Amino acid sequence: AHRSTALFSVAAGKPPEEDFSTDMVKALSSRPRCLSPKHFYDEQGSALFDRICELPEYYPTRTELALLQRHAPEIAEFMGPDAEIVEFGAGSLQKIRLLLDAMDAPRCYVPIDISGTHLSTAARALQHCYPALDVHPVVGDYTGPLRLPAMHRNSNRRVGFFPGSTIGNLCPAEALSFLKQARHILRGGGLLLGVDLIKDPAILHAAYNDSQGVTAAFNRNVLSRANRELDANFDIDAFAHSAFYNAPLQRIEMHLMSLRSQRVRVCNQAFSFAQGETLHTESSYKYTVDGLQTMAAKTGFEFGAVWTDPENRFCLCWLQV
Ligand code: AVI
Repeated sequence: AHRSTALFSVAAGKPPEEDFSTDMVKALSSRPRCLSPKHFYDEQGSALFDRICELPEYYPTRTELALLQRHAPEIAEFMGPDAEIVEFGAGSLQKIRLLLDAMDAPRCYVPIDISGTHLSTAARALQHCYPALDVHPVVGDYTGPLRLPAMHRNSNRRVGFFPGSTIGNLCPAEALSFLKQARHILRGGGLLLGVDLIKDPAILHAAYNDSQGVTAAFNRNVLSRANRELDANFDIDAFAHSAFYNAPLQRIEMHLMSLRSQRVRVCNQAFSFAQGETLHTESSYKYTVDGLQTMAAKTGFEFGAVWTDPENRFCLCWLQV
């Protein structure tokens, strides 16, 4: 039988394009200038992110995939039979395959992502490989209030999957409120969370300053996106990619730095940049296992299990609702 993988939209929140123009104008009007990293992910941005995941310097994806592969049978036990899986920030739907292959009769898979076109292409491909699975893609911003389709009729539990250290792109307060919300919508299950760990800053630095310049292109794409969608006139070459580890705040910061004093037009408004002034485009928080444990405890989750790689670069943990 042919299954439909039509996109379902979360009712809450504005459409992504409108959200982008509001946020960009707000970011450019305030000091310091700071934009949510969710706006990286238009179609081009999602494709650039997929390339980042393949870079030799960007260890998180590879490390997490190895952990998933190695511990899939144990993780599948935590997930339980007949589960409905909700994935937050699902991207290209590669990681979930490792879990699906280890699970006993997964019923339904609900990938949520902000990038609609990218998501529907990936969902169709996944559905093709798993014909018995009900794939139900949801386009939307899962950091806001979330409304999900009703739980699958043959499923008795809903579990979550939040890989890639995407939780690191939320500030600690947002991470807490996300976890609280997730705990509320997961039924009788838990959340498998993938988190990047604090480590030698040189390794972190290289991961966000790759030699091929893909991360720089990913960062600058948010300006190209503004030129495409917001009738903006950013001179992309007049902004440098800047990424560094802010040790006291335990986060990588990405900025776009104006190389000269300049004026730009965005949504029919003029903004000026001084030379050296930046637009802060992303923070990527790094955690310790202890820090995660403390955060989980504050949200009512119970720490079920932790898996890390031999070099302690990345961790997967099971949080029980
Ligand atoms: C999606 N997210 C977890 C990535 C990160 O590492 O914070 C996004 C990214 N930014 C630069 N490189 C990758």
